[in-house]
Amino acid sequence: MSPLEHYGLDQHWLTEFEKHSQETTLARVVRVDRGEFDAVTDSGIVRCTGTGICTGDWVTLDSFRLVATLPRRTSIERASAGSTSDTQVLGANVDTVVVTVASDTALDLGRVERYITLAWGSGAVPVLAITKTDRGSVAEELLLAAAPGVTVCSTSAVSDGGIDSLAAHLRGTVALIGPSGSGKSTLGNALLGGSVLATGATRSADGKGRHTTVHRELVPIPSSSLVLLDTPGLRSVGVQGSEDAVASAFSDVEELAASCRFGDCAHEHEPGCAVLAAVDAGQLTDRRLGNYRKLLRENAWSTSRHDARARSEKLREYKQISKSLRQKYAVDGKRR
Ligand SMILES: Nc1nc2c(ncn2[C@@H]2O[C@H](COP(=O)(O)OP(=O)(O)OP(=O)(O)O)[C@@H](O)[C@H]2O)c(=O)[nH]1
Ligand SMILES: [Zn+2]
Repeated sequence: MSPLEHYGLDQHWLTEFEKHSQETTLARVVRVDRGEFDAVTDSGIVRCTGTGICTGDWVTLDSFRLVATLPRRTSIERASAGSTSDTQVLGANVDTVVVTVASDTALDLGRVERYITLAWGSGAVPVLAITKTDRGSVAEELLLAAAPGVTVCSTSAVSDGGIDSLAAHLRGTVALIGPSGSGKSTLGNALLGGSVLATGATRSADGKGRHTTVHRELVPIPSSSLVLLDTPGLRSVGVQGSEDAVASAFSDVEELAASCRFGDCAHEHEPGCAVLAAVDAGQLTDRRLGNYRKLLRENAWSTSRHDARARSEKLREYKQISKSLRQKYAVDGKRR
């Protein structure tokens, strides 16, 4: 296998690359620093310059410089905390998102639902991994109810339990997301089979080895077609931009809602509401319905915030254009 194939090269990217200049080199971003990044090419890992890319991106290079970023197939995006409407891309072109849930801490189903929404929103397929099962337990039924349609695997990196069956549910580029301390890196290392990553990147200038770690990096899993993307623990996970993601994460609620008497039922107090009936019947928890509403509201809010910024940018652009037009015609007017 060529280096790029170890990093997930498939026909899709070859086809995309054909649209670009043959003078450029196809590469995949494995690690991003400020203004610089490591990328794997068919001749190994090289240090490059360029911005606006994210770990997992497929790019074209010219002499260690970024030329173009190929359109992302998927991207894990979260709304950043605070007053800006910026989004942060945590990983690009991910196929499977593993959400880690530690069994040595209190189970927070609302947080699990939030991560699962983020995962569905990326376009990748989520898988839930219960970690540290040698230290405690999490009722799988609770997770299955909080994440309908998502595969749940129990794992322990210490006893090596469940790692193989988790691996069987993974495909392509795999990102690990979850709260800090939930065992992402440890699980990543278990999937890597304890392989030691000594020297990875070489500096383009002198070809000397640099020490690389697994963290925030794209690493191929030996003797598999999988590529691992470890992400740092997240303090906040804002969802945004995708009502569909909430709908996917709460497919049970959406399914119930289809039977509500009114098409625009808000499931608050409407007569004939199938969602509220399910809560009354004990089929849906108040907590889950509450979180569904909360994520929908949050999603709508950050989306409108994003739209507002887009509108004001458009307005600024328009003012700029009309100003330069006025200047142009003022000049032309004087010439006449
Ligand atoms: N007993 C036991 N401990 C584990 C297991 N997996 C992880 N741990 C421990 O849990 C702690 C956190 O694990 P990490 O893998 O660093 O967690 P993380 O999610 O990568 O954390 P961040 O890098 O902060 O996001 C460490 O002390 C690990 O040794 C496990 O399967 N069993
Ligand atoms: Zn309803």
